[in-house]
Amino acid sequence: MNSDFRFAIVIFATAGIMPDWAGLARAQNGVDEPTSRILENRVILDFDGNSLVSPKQNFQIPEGFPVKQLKSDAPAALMALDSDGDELTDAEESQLGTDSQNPDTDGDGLPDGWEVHGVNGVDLRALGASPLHKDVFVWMDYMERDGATNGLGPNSVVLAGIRNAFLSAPVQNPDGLTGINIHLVIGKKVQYVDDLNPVVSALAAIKKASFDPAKAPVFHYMVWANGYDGGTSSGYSISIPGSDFVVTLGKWNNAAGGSNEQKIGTFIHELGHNLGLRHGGADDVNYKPNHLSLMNYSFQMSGVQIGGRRSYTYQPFALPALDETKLDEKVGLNGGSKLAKCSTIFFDRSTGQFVEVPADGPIDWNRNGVVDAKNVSVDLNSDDGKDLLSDTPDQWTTLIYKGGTIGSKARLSGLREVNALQAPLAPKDELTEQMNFKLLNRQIQ
Ligand SMILES: [Ca+2]
Ligand SMILES: [Ca+2]
Ligand SMILES: [Ca+2]
Ligand SMILES: [Ca+2]
Ligand SMILES: [Zn+2]
Repeated sequence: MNSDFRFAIVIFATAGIMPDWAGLARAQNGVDEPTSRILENRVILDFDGNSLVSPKQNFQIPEGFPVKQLKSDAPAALMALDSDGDELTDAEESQLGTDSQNPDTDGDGLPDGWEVHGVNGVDLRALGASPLHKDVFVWMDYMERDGATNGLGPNSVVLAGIRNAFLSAPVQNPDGLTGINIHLVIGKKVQYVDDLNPVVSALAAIKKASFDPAKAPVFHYMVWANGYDGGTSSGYSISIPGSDFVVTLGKWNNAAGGSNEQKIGTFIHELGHNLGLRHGGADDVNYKPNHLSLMNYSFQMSGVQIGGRRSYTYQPFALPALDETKLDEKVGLNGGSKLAKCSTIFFDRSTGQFVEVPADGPIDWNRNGVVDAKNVSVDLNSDDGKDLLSDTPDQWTTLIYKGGTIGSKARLSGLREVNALQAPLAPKDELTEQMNFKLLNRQIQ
């Protein structure tokens, strides 16, 4: 499968057709996918076959270049001068254009030698990798259930949406091109279970039975599953950063499974935790209006409105802190021209609803209908406190590529299992369907 096509995501901004919704009690029972699509009325993913473009990079090795088999957990072979120990000699690196003083020229956690020669029988180059361009590999097992009419796993629109998000990433590469090539490999159908419970050991058991640990230094491992720990949490990353996660939308939409948009948003959110990202940027504070990212639950399912387009993305620029005890409505998010045609979402305690407003100018934080001249004090993210909502980074440039087993040279037998202790645990509860209905029901201005 060629993973490097770019698909168009066509987005229509049609504010104002949000239907009146009968409230949370009914919403808890779920809705079918068409209703959910109407509710989330501003995101339409469309596959336009004419807009395919060529892969962004196509790394070739020179004719006659000696390729060899590498093992990730074997000591480096004796060979001519290899200053950085990445299994390419200094002379070879000068021929290939890689850095002889840096074992991972493109910074994606995969050593130059692996990306040229392959490792543990995985031919990374044949899968589209380049030592001069960031690559992320994800091995996807999946469950099936008859009643899940939307499916538990991904379809082509979902795969295209995920690829597009990473291809479009504002990330620089040594080959001069932007973006991250994400390689999504569909693994095996695994035995269906209603509920992964408890999720860490249940996922560990599936991984141990289904996944070859020789692939663990290269691939993140995930399962498209039904649910976990008895709730409707949309997914779970075993650790932050890490190499293992699940997407669990099977109980959503009256047990039809997630919509395409929900699958795209949740996959990118959980993979984001694997890549070191948190709900508040660098911290775990959720629903921060100064965090325009799929890592913020406010945007996980609907995407973020950036530059007039709904995008499935991590925050592509930095934003300053917001002090909830003294908010200057005149400057809003105070992010400058990069916020043109962006919107943000925060909680309006007076109505008990989320509200979405333009982010490039003054913001009526206290919802009194005017832009106050004096500072105001408001709990914007509905966590019952008025705190400093810390500044948020350009997340694409802060990704941690070597989470969990990625790039590991440890013995393969030790990479067989999910190891939840290798890094701080992720928050245990993720975005639930009930909470998502509150977000769907937001007031859009
Ligand atoms: Ca080298
Ligand atoms: Ca190198
Ligand atoms: Ca690399
Ligand atoms: Ca690479
Ligand atoms: Zn999360």
